[in-house]
Amino acid sequence: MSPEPYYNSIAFISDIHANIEALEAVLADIEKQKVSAIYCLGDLVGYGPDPQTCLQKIRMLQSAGKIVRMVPGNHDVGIVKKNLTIFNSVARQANEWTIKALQDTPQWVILQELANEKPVQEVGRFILVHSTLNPEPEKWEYLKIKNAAQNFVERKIVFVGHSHIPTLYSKYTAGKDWNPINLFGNEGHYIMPPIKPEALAPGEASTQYRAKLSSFPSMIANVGSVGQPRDYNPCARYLLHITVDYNDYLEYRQAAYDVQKTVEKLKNRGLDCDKELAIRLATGGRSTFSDGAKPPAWFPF
Ligand SMILES: [Mn+2]
Repeated sequence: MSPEPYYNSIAFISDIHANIEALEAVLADIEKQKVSAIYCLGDLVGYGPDPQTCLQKIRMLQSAGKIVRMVPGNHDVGIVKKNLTIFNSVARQANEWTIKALQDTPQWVILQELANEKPVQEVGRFILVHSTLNPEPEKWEYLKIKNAAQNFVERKIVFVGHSHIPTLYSKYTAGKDWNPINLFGNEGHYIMPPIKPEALAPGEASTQYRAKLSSFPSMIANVGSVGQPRDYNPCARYLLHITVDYNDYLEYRQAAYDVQKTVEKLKNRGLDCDKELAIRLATGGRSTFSDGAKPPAWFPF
């Protein structure tokens, strides 16, 4: 008699950026994946038009025991401290609006509590941090090939967000037998391949990439962004850690959502930055339509 297989999966979500349509699409897909817990890597708000509903949703998931870990992001902290000097003009303008929209609401307290969570959290062999393991968290460095080496921790997987680009980093480069994933270039990193945006209809989701892990991987995984993807794939993104019997996998998921609906909300908000933010959502991270993408027929600006 063969025993029933053991199965467990954990979802990692990050950079929601007040995009409730994207968040709901990801949560609907997570619901289907038999996830035992959700870990959130920060930047719940900033940029997007729905900070209150996103914070309410997150708090509900915490109260229900579904989101079990949270680390703060630079937008969460900057908004709570009302210190927007680190942001570029687009982010600053949207975040000034976010402060005004939130500060007299019950959701402001939720954001304050998140901003005061520990910025680096360790759970078993997982480490969660929004940007990098730089001991000065307020620097909010971007994890790139050049500083990846300082962010590997032996036999741990470091999960990050912040750049909004789903990327896996391996400590070992191609050609070494140890590397079980065998897809990394000489610099030891791998950015998820983009898909055609029309490949999925709103409400649909799919696996973007699945990697089998060795027993004790030393890896860094950028989980990608739920609410403002920047690798030219407009789908909302997140990452699953899956255990099946003795094997572990990392699976990148992409969930299509009604981008038009979010973009219409930006149009109605009417800030100077909203056209650029709308182009980012429609293209998966471009700042203008001039560099290789056309506005969709519905684009309202
Ligand atoms: Mn972010």
